[in-house]
Amino acid sequence: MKNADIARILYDIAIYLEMQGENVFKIRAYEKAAQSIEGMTEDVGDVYRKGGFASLTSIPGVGPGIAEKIEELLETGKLEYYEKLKKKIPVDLEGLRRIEGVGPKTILVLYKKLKVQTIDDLEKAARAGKIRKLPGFGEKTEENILKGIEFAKKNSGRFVLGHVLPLVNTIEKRLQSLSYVQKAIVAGSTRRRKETVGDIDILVVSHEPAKVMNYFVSMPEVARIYGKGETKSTVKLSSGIDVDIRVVEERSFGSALNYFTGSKDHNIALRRIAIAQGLKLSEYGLFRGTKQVAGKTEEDVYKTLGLRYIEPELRENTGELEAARKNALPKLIGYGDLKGDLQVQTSWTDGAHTIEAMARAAQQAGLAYIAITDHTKSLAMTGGLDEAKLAKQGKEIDALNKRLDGITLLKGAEVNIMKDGKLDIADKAFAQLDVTGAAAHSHFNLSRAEQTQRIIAAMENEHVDILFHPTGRIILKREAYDVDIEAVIDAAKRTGTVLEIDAYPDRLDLRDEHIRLAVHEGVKLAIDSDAHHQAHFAHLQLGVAQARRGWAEKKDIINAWPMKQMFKALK
Ligand code: DGT
Ligand code: CA
Ligand code: CA
Ligand code: ZN
Repeated sequence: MKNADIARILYDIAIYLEMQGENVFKIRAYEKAAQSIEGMTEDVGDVYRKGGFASLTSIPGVGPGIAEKIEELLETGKLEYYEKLKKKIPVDLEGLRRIEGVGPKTILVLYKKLKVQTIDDLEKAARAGKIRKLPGFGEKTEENILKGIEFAKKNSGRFVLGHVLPLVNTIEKRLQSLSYVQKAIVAGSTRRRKETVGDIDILVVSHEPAKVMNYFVSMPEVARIYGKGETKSTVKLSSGIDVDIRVVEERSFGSALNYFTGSKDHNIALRRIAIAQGLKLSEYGLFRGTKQVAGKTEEDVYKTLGLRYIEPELRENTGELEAARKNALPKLIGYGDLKGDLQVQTSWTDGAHTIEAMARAAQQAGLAYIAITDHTKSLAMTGGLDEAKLAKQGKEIDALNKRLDGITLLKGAEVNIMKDGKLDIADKAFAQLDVTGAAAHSHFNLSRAEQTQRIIAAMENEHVDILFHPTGRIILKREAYDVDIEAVIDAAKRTGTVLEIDAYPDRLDLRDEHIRLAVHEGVKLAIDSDAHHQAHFAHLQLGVAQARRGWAEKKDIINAWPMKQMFKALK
């Protein structure tokens, strides 16, 4: 049993417990354990085989009770407790959870009153007008549920980049290590670091394509082989995603990589540029008549067409070709450029580790400073901090800063924005904070005007340095709340508020086009991990990718700067 499977079962248990109205601490315990196991790099099974039961309880967030359940899962592949919960409420949790606005309590009511078990049942019930008749539901809820179903359907078959990337990187490395493979690289939307990917496209250079095909279709992750050819194969992995592989000639590698990286719109525009110069561009090369004039590398394709090299993240045909022609491409922020992280949660609230443990992980990830930004009191579910606890945490941070070398901890908070735009902690509490982020975590259904006004009111607060996850979207799950993002960007400029690019895999909030708008307006941005676990500092790379897709440079990203300089960008 893999870490991800164990984590999913623990998350499911938390949901069943919430349905049954169990107390929040018990629910949170399962969620924390799930999160912790999800973030582990070692296999929990290995940990257990080496260190036994005691080693399970030493996993952060895993107490003896949950350790027993993990042990049962590892020993028997099943968990009696979980099976009982499932039998009691036999619904397709995985599916129903994906529908925005359908939480545990709703799932329970819908099952009890309408026998809803699947998304199909849910859609039928909503279309038949049955949901509006339930006490506490109403027409609006029914409408929202239908919207949620539509959103889920529209996005079905796509995967969150950050969820597939670790496996993709593993497969890429594995192929590269084969003696009969000269080159192996992942192309397509993955290489462009698009926030979601439909399928994975891999290009290989090899003199023994048959061996590559054999190797590829027999990888342990392959669940199904759609097709296996001499130089081309397609499979489905057990995680549900499809992977295409192609072996190409060395002399065509650049043009093939260019073609299969896309985007399709970029390719079409690039081909037009070639035609205008009397050339022909295809996946096989750049040709004048029958003579190949470029195509071994991507660089020589662009160069021969009179263009600067265009980074994959920019290839969406949104002005990058013209900029490449005029030598006006942005000098994109680099993957190694971040020096700090301004949103980190700890075990003071809903994070898995202590402040010190998070500090050490951040240092390992190459950072020089991090802000500890636990939630504040109105987010009761997370055990949000009140003014007194914030002050106490501040003392711990002072003490740690004296002790720790090579990393500086900043005092911060992720302050909750109330319905009217006010913050949930008293003004005097801000005096001790180095950096304050504000974020909305509820009231997502306000009208556009009200939502915009509310967010801007928070930005106008002199204490708010950064607007965290500015639009609240959860990729493939929840649309952004309805907010006038242009007005928010204007307000950021006027008030000197920094906008966050939250790098959490399913947030990536701001999104690329809004980053580009903010950059254009001269608004400053911060790329934060929103880490709740030591492993989450790795997410920063996804944030950098998103920033690059938004044409951001180092000068736009305040935590790519040394700490002193970063401070000057705060209010
Ligand atoms: P995805 O998989 O939906 O996330 O997006 P991509 O961009 O990976 O698209 P995919 O897998 O269908 O194809 C990979 C690349 O191949 C795509 O980015 C550009 C290229 N390509 C595919 N179909 C066409 C086409 O009809 N015309 C041109 N010019 N290029 C294409
Ligand atoms: Ca693809
Ligand atoms: Ca494909
Ligand atoms: Zn938050």
